[in-house]
Amino acid sequence: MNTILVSGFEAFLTHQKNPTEALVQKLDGTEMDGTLIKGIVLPVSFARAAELLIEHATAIRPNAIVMLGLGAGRKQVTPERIAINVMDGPPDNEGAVMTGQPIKQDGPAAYFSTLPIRKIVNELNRHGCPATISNTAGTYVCNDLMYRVLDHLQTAAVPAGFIHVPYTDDMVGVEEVSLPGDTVEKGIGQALRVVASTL
Ligand code: PCA
Repeated sequence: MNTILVSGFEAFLTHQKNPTEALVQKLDGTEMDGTLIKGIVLPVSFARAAELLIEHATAIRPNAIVMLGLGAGRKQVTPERIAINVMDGPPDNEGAVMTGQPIKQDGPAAYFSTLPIRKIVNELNRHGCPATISNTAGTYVCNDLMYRVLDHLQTAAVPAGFIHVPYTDDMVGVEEVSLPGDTVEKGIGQALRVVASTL
C-alpha cells in the first residue's frame, strides 16, 4: 500500500494554535483511496523541523510527502510553488533568529515543489475550497522545511511539497477569521487524494 507522510506544525509566535497540528493528528493512520496517511507534528524550529521529518521519512519510506503549515493572514489554501535558500524572520520557538543566512551554503537558490500543485488547486476549487498557487513560502520555518526536504529528496522519486492553510474559524476572536475548519480539512483531504492518484 502506498503511504503519504503529512506534516503539520505546533503553535508559534502569537498564534495560540496551529490548525495544521490537529489536522495532522486526525489524518494520522487513516486510509484514503487505498493510500495510508501517516502524520507527524513538527516543532517550529529551524534546527529541528526538517531533521525530524527527514528522520521519520527515512524510517517509514513514504511514497510522497505533503507538508502543511499556517499561512497567517492568507485567505485561501495555498500550495507553494517554490522554496528559496534563505532563512529570515522572527524568532522560532527555540529563540533562534535568522537574518538572511542561506539554508545550505552553496546550495541551489531554490527548489520547485514536486507535487501536482495546479491539479490540487483546480480540484479544491471544483469542490468549493478557495485555493490558489502561492509563489512564495516566505523565509521562515515553513520555507526552510520545504527547501531542506526537497534538497534531501533530490534523487528520490518521492513527490514532495508544502501547502499553507489559513486561520480556521475555531480561532474566532483570537485570529482574523478566514475559512471554516471543515472546508480546510476537506480541502487537504482532496489534495491528498490528488497526490495519491498520481502515485
Ligand atoms: N507556519 C510558519 C511556520 C510554522 C507554520 O505553521 C511559516 O509559514 O513559516
